[in-house]
Amino acid sequence: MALKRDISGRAEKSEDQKLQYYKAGRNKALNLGNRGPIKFNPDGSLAKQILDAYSEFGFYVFENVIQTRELKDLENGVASILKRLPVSEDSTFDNNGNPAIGTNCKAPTLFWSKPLGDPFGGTKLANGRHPVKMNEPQPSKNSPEKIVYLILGTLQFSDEFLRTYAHPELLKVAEQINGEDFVPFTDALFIKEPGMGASVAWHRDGTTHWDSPNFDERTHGFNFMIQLYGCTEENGVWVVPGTHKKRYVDIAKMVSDAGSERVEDAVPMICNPGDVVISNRQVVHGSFSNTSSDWRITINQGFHRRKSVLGVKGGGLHGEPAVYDAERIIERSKIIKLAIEARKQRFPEEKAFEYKPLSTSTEEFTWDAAAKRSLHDYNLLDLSI
Ligand SMILES: O=C(O)CCC(=O)C(=O)O
Repeated sequence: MALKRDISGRAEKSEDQKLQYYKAGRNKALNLGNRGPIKFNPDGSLAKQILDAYSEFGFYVFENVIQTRELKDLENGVASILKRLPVSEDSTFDNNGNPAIGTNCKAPTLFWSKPLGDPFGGTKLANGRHPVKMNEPQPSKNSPEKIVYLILGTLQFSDEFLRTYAHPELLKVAEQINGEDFVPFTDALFIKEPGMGASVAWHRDGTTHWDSPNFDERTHGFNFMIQLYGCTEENGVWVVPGTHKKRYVDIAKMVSDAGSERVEDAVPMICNPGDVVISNRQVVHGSFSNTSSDWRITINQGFHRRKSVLGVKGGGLHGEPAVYDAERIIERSKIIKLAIEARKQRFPEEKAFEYKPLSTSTEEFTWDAAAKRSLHDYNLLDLSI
């Protein structure tokens, strides 16, 4: 009996500490000064305050970027993807008996986890870049054995996602951060279902350039993280601000110094529906399993500087390992033009973004059924650094 009391007392203390950590992190996040609408100067450059804050913290919350109509489209896109997932990890059919998405792809596409699990933490997967396993709470008894919590190569599965990939303001930001010749990286969907969504253990994303003499704070690119329902301290991504500038960090030590997965100095991304975070891939980040009652759906779109990938041997984490030459880069970049064409059909009144590396191309880009078919396995060409 005494032992039982002792253990439940500790559990309460730990729950208390977690809530305090969440509250302090949220307050700190909301006061960092790295949130607001996308703002450009009259000459088209990104507002200095945004550039400065992005540089200081490694992430910036662009508020209210995706408007209601487009958000609704994205919600439909997500619902359609979820409906077409295989019923189990070893099935190739969805709930309606139709061929499921992702199961005939060569590229890595569907990532499974036990509910509230942490499939990468403390393993050698993904170059061992997630050194410490997160806490894995017990899911409720009626949970499925495994869930899909992450999907790559998403633009082939959703016209809605493809259209948002050509959001003109976001592409203008990409151009400002990575230069006119910016290139794609990869595209992902993180599904954090309440009571099920898996953890993503603390990590940094880059794999190739940490020792490079040319390393700088933008070397490994960034992700746009589009928030369908917003995100909170309980279900959102947490970031250790400033770590994107460091060549070396010891994540295992950060966790052991904290005495738990709640690493010091971290802050959560706090967003409303339609907000988009730009997050430096070099920043230490991670997310806890979603024990909250709120969904988090994040649509990631990653971009690189061309000079970070040209002539570089890619790590093979996303696409196939290869030395990325100009031909491969331009081939992978063509999806930006297709996305722009797809977007024009839905938002004809909008001023479309002009993607400079392909603006003089003689190739015709048309968004139609054949173009859609051509996207199958497009992410085999991901520029994975
Ligand atoms: O959305 C998440 O929970 C994790 C995101 C992440 O780790 C990434 O984009 O690299």
